[in-house]
Amino acid sequence: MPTALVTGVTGQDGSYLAELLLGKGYQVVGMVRRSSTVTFERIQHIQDDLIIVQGDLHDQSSLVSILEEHKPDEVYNLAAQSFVPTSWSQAVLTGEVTAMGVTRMLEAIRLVDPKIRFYQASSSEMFGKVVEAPQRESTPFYPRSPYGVAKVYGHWITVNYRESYGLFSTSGILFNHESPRRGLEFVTRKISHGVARIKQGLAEELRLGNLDARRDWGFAGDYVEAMWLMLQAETPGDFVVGTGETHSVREFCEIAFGHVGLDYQKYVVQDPRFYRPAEVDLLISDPARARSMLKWQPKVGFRQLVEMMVDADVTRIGDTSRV
Ligand code: NAP
Ligand code: G4F
Repeated sequence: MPTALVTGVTGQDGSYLAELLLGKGYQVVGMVRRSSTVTFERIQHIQDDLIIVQGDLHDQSSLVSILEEHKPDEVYNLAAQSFVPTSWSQAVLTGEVTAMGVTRMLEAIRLVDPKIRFYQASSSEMFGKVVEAPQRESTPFYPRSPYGVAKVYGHWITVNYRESYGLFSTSGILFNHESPRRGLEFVTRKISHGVARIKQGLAEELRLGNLDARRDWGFAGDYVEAMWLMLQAETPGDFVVGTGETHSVREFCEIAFGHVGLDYQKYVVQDPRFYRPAEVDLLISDPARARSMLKWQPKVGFRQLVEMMVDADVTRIGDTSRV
């Protein structure tokens, strides 16, 4: 039975990845950071099947101890400060976790067992002010936020440990992926949750920022499969993962409100508070390499994703208001 360590197991992707790995017969070690309240909402349903260990990407010796004790074959480094706006208000912390945290884990692997296969959760935010469209593995980076800058560091240190020490360290450059488990502050979930609240009469408007930003949005459940496939490949590398389609925040609103019979124009209010100091206007992937080398392709389309998220929030809010 192979063993996998998943950092960020309490996050959106961590929960889907842990489910996938358990289904494949892995022993799954989930790293969580110490907190005064429990943050296990997304993994409650599989908690008993996981080995939960305490560790923090700030703390090198906790990473070394976990690797020594649990001897994983694969490490998926999903932990990060992942919310772009927070990276301006907490730029140093974002660099410590999202950038230096990667080096701490790679160093721990190099010292404890260099045969461990390593996955780094890189991001399409690295393309930022894009220099070509669509974006592929060879597209130069131009990050537009402290988060994007930190991810560029995490990407290159992953490449560097592959080239310097021969580690099996792979960088998955994933475009935006969403689900009913997405954090409430990200725009897709903010919209699906807002739609559900308005539909239930609990809110009258939804305040958003830039409606013209375009993203390549896919379903998180599909993307964790690509992560696993990357670590089963013969050689490590860099892989762009996305749908190859792009849609605006406005289109997302149109479908989400339309799905419950509402017109978004009557409810969405543009609020300068949600504009960013520097915006990423357009992201669209060219996932040809993942398609040909990993035989990966997404199963859930854009409209299906939007409707799945709205339906989940309508049900959730309906259940809460009946209690
Ligand atoms: P998420 O829901 O925000 O989850 C982040 C996880 O990191 C949480 O489990 C969080 O723990 C943990 N964490 C934060 N700081 C930590 C620290 N210092 N030490 C240990 N754990 C820490 O993010 P996600 O959407 O699942 O994304 C997973 C990864 O993929 C992230 O690295 C993200 O940057 C990257 N990524 C995401 C997307 C996307 O569209 N979702 C696209 C490209 C790349 P708590 O629960 O305790 O907060
Ligand atoms: O949902 P978002 O906050 O995601 P963003 O910034 O694209 O980052 C996400 O995807 C990255 C991959 O490209 C990940 F690496 C990262 O960890 C994260 O998961 O914002 C999407 C777009 C932005 O252009 C933003 O300006 O939506 C626009 N937007 C408009 N109104 C808003 C809002 N974003 C948020 N969060 N809230 C708004 O009210």
